[in-house]
Amino acid sequence: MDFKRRRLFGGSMSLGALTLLTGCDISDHESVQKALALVSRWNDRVQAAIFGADRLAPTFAEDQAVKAFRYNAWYGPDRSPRLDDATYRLTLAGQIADKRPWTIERLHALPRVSQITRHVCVEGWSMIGKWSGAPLRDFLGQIGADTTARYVGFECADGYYEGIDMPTALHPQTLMVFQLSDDILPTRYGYPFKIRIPTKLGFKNPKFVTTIYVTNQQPRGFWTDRGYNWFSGI
Ligand SMILES: Nc1nc2c(c(=O)[nH]1)N[C@H]1C(S)=C(S)[C@@H](COP(=O)(O)O)O[C@H]1N2
Ligand SMILES: [Mo]
Repeated sequence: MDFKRRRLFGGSMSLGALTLLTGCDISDHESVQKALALVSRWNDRVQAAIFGADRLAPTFAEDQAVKAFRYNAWYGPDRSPRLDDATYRLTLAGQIADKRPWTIERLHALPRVSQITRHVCVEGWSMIGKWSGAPLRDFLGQIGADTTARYVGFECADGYYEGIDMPTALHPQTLMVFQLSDDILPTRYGYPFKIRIPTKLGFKNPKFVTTIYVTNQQPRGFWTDRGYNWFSGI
């Protein structure tokens, strides 16, 4: 992680600085909330502007990858949706030329690469894991996605939803992962696949993906709707 960037865009800011930045009267709770929302949107714009497709997240050695990876979602692992190979279809929508739905069998036949990277959760834990799958940019190419559009959005079987900007979708380390620790992705980790984005916080990595869509409208995010930054790069 880049320390200087952290300092610039990191969490703390005095109320005085906030007043200067936003020109708002921040003497009451509502104004503070509005001022913080403004700063948050400004943060998203600055982060998007400095994000480079050539800036790679750090990778690690095979023996640094944790096998018993930590589970996280807004509910317990026993309630994870179990998607059935026979009936599952990946739905494609929006600015995509070939919207034919994909079976798990077809998804599993996509050429895979492996990645050993750190997953960072906003709740204060991080873990190095090994994931394998298809680069999202290859898949977007194969389905004829309009990569001049601004965003790619995801919907999930558990009601979760996320979205990323096109540069992040086309980033070489952004993968549709079908394996964790060399095993088929277990149910609770997002079977049949999870979007693994090592340049983003954990919550921007949707599991149990059922729909991928391409759009010019910024997709909503489950945790962004609950107050976290939309861009959330690391
Ligand atoms: N569908 C779905 N995806 C999700 C979540 C979720 O609740 N539902 N939680 C997110 C959060 S906050 C984290 S930290 C990671 C956890 O992924 P893991 O269980 O593979 O460690 O999944 C992310 N993707
Ligand atoms: Mo998270």
